[in-house]
Amino acid sequence: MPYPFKNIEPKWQKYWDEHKTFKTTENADVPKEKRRYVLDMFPYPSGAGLHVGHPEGYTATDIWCRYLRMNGYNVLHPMGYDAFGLPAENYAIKTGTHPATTTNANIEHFTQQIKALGFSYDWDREIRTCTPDYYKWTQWIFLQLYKKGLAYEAETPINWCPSCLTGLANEEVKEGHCDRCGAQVTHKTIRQWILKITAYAERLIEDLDGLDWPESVKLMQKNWIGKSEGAEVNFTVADKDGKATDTTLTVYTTRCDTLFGATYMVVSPEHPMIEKLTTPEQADAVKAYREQAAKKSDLERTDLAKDKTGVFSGSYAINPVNGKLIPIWVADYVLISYGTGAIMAVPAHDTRDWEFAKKFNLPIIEVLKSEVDVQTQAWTEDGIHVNSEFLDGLNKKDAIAKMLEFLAEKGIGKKAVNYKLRDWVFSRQRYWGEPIPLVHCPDCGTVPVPEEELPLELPNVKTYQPTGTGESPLAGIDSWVNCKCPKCGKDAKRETNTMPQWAGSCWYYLRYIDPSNEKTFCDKAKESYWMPVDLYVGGAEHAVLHLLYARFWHKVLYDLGVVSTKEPFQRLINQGMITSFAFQRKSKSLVAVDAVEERDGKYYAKDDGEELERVIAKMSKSLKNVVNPDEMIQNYGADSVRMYEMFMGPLTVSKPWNTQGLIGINRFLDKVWSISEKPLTDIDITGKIEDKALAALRKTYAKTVAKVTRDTENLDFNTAISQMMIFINECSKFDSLPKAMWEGFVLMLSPYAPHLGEELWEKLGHKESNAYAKWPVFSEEFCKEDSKEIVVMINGKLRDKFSAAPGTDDETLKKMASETEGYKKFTEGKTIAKVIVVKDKLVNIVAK
Ligand code: ANZ
Ligand code: ZN
Repeated sequence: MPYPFKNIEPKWQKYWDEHKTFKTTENADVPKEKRRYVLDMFPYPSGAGLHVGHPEGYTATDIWCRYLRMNGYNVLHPMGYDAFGLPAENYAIKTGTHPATTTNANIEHFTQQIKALGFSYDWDREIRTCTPDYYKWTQWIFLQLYKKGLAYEAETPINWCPSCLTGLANEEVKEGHCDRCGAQVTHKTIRQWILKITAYAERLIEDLDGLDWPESVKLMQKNWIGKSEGAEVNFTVADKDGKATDTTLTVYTTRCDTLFGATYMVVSPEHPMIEKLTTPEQADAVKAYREQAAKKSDLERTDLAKDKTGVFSGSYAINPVNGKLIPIWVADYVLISYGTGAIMAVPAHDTRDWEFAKKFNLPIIEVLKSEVDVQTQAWTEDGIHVNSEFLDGLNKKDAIAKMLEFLAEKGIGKKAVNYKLRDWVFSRQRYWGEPIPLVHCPDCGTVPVPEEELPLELPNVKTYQPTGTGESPLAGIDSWVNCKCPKCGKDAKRETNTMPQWAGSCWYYLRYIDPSNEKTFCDKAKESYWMPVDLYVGGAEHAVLHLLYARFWHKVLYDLGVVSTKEPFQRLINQGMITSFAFQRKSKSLVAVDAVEERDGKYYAKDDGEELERVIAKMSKSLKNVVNPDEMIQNYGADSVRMYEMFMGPLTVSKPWNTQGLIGINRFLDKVWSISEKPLTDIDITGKIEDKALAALRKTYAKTVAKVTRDTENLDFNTAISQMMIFINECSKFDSLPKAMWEGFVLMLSPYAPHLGEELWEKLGHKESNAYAKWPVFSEEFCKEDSKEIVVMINGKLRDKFSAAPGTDDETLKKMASETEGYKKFTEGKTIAKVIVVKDKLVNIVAK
């Protein structure tokens, strides 16, 4: 009998809404260990609506929250929208529609879709990052960063997307291309607001240790921050006669042990000392080279595969360990943004240096015993030092230590640490973002907008087109730009850059705690009531960007004393990607689903009839294999969609969508519904049960309670569902069921299929929602097997059976087997050659 999801689902959604079933308060009677903050990564409300990937994580956290509530926890489980962003602005450029209009319409659609899935959010806490009462506090946090000296202005070459006409953060550049539109990223030097995330580099690494996060994510963050431990070494620059001058050139090296092998030096084309180092004879060549290098991206410059280029500066430096003169070159494989922007080159033991040395005929000196000939390739592994005087005979580690001592003694070098992490380019030359609350005064310089004047609201503009000059569309609104200096009252101008989309999501989890507070971004008592977030679930694509930025802001707030924890998200889980099927040609190219026909279980391309292979692929518009969650909810119900997504496999693995599986779950729920029509008995399920079948059902029930509890606790939802299926299959064999058992099952089902769960609960005669009903417990005693059936095999044939207590030891089982009739009959007159026992299952006898 199909279960009436079309009636049930809206009914309970309305009930939850009207009764505010999931409203959460800071109840002081609940001790800290009984509070949980469970957070979903909030969606960007794109025009495409909800994707089936959204309900995956959202269902997982929802089951967890519902389970926690039934176990007496006070649970904070909010939802909101990451609502500033480029798509709405790009749409505005095309159509003239205000981004707020588009965004609000999208949010309405998202909300309706999310509500249709029956998630237990406290909707009173909903936030939208684009509303002034929210971004007021984003601006406030920015001002705190500014006042702490963590926001600074600089004319820097930034990554510039020539198509989006905006600056990009390093994190938004993927392999030299804009992460949003795919255009090749170039450089542009403009005035920027930059956040000093590098000041937190060390803590951002260190504090990862205390977090319950996937190791892979921690590693990605560590690699992104890229801590490098080495030394700075000063080289004295020589005059044209080879005599020491007062000028020193400092390099950063992780291999100061190779100093005896340094045969030349390289400075980056942007190095501030270049003019000083360049001799008149080399001036033209150096100038031309620098102009050429300026046109290349960092990626092109550091690409190992690219041919090395460079030019001699005309100067020499003195290698401090042996007094030898080594030439100073200018080359773009050395970046100005890392270390000191200058290196000592050791071609024998560094691949890039080796390639450069070969190309420009520079000497290669081996200083670590190599297993290759360093004239034909660099040796970059460890080894015993040679040609290195006081380092000879030492390995790399010991030689580094010794060299550091030597450099310190001579006062020409010291330990140094560098990070790959760059400061965060925080300004965007776009309209649809938080205005940066600063004023430029000709007399006072940069002046913050007074906090009591926040929010500094976005004005209406006529055109959303970026100016392309590096200024935002806000720059065109004179009435907004022109203002009075908050300090001296003279005419001044507003900052016209806006914040990047990451800003709002850096702290939204704090605003959920106190969403309508007008006095502060989040009340301190409430903050310490809930923080840190106990579980944060979302896609792996945020492993670096969002999670690093949010941790950075959180640490700044911690240092300001306004939040109580060092880290925002204690436990993190990345949900696996939900993939789909696609079809592949021999040439490996993919064919869209609608260009394929199926015959006898095989797949063929409609156009040329080539046989295709069915493969797993990402969902994409072009492959026409995107699953629409609305359609699925419409056809099979929200409970089926929720449960199917949990049944597909473990939460963290990637898994392909298969509607057949969803139909299977829908049938399972039908079965549950039809069982709920059976009469219920008031048999005491904790007492003695004579009926053998019923006793067996009780055992299955006991196992189900134990397994569903354990698996739900561990977020192993797929196996919990399997166990519920086993139980339901057993139940279907009975004409009536003990009420106590059925109630227990309904409660366990409820976090997974909450609409059906509530309906069945009501059917059981309860007047209130089961959201806070007590999670079932059942004595594990009843799980115990009374006896196992042991099979007696003789020469490969089944000859008898007997019963034994579970776990009976091998010797006893052998003895018991030998006492059976079958054994006696079939081994008579034979010798026992071998006996093999499989515990709880069989005794296998070889008789000759
Ligand atoms: C000498 C040397 C010998 C080096 C050797 C390596 C191997 P990580 O580990 O990534 O920090 N380097 C330093 N500054 C640079 C810059 N601005 N642009 C390009 N390369 C730079 O790498 C540190 C090493 O990268 C440094 O150690 C330096 O080369 C180079 F057998 O110094 B090494
Ligand atoms: Zn002023």
